[in-house]
Amino acid sequence: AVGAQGFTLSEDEAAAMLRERPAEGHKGTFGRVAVVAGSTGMTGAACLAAMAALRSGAGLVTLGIPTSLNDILENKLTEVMTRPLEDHGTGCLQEEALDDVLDLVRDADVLAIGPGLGKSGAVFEVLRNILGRIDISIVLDADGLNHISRDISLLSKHAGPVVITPHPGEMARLTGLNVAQIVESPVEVAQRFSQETGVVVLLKGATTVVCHPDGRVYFNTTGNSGMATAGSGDVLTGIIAGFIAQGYEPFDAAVLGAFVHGYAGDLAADAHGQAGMVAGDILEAVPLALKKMY
Ligand code: NPW
Ligand code: AMP
Ligand code: MG
Repeated sequence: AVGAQGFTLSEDEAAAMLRERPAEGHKGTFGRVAVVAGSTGMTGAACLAAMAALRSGAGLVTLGIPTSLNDILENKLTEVMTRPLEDHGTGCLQEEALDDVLDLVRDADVLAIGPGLGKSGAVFEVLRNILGRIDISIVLDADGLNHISRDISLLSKHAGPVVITPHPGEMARLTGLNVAQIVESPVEVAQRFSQETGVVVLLKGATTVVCHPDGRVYFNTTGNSGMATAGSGDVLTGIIAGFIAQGYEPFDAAVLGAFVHGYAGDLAADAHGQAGMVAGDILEAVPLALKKMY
């Protein structure tokens, strides 16, 4: 539906965006996702993002994780493959992880990076070098965004498409505005940032705004305040990456991803109630949301 400032998807419109899954398809057909996420204390963010990529239909997902945490993640995850990244025993990526990450993304269709990575300066160095050296689509979230706030010109330097998924706190760091200014004028802020940097901006909130640098704006209204819970955004990151791996244009993947994420949140609230639902319930509901839409 068209509104004064942009589009909102109805369930039928969102369903019409879903791509057919070829009956002869194999794992490769549905795409390969690389996720770089997690550090000591935040392995959950990595699991949620990686599993969400699989739950949204991607064929293969590999999670790059600080080496010290690899055994824990191998234990927590079954379908997701893991790849240890250099951390010198710290539980947080070190600069020398760059080569490991480059190796990890070599045969990936999309890289989702940021959830739970932590604030160490070495992570910034890895990110800075990756954005200059690869050309696959990148979904950048959470601590990945916090690091990029130091130099947002890096966003424009990436040779491939970039989708960023800030919440208002992250958007504040990226723009230098305060949270109140962002919440007051989300469309203007997201649109300006998208046009200035050339990346797709998905600004999260009760109403999520998705902006394309060409001026297109979508609003997402699926979802509920039960989704204001730890790890909810990490699930969204994985969903968007999963869609990009399956061949959706990055902007469409963001718009559809926000819709499916909110729809799954609504199904999770039906099952568990808004108060007690957790991000894992949203993740679990993603396939049900897709099943209803297909
Ligand atoms: P306040 O103070 O709450 O009002 P951070 P994070 C503001 C990982 N996680 N509207 C907020 O405001 C993530 O992936 C790991 C307005 C505060 O100032 C990240 O890597 C988990 N303001 C890392 O933790 C589960 C809003 O932003 C600031 C807003 C840190 O991520 C949890 C907080 O932002 C988590 O996902 C809104 N809608 N939303 C795990 N299990 O491993 C946020 N703010 O400091 O970036 O903290 O979002 O928790
Ligand atoms: P994050 O802060 O990164 O964990 O992301 C939170 C996710 O939950 C975003 O996708 C938000 O759009 C969603 N969310 C948070 N609060 C609400 C709300 N009140 N209504 C709908 N969605 C919400
Ligand atoms: Mg988040």
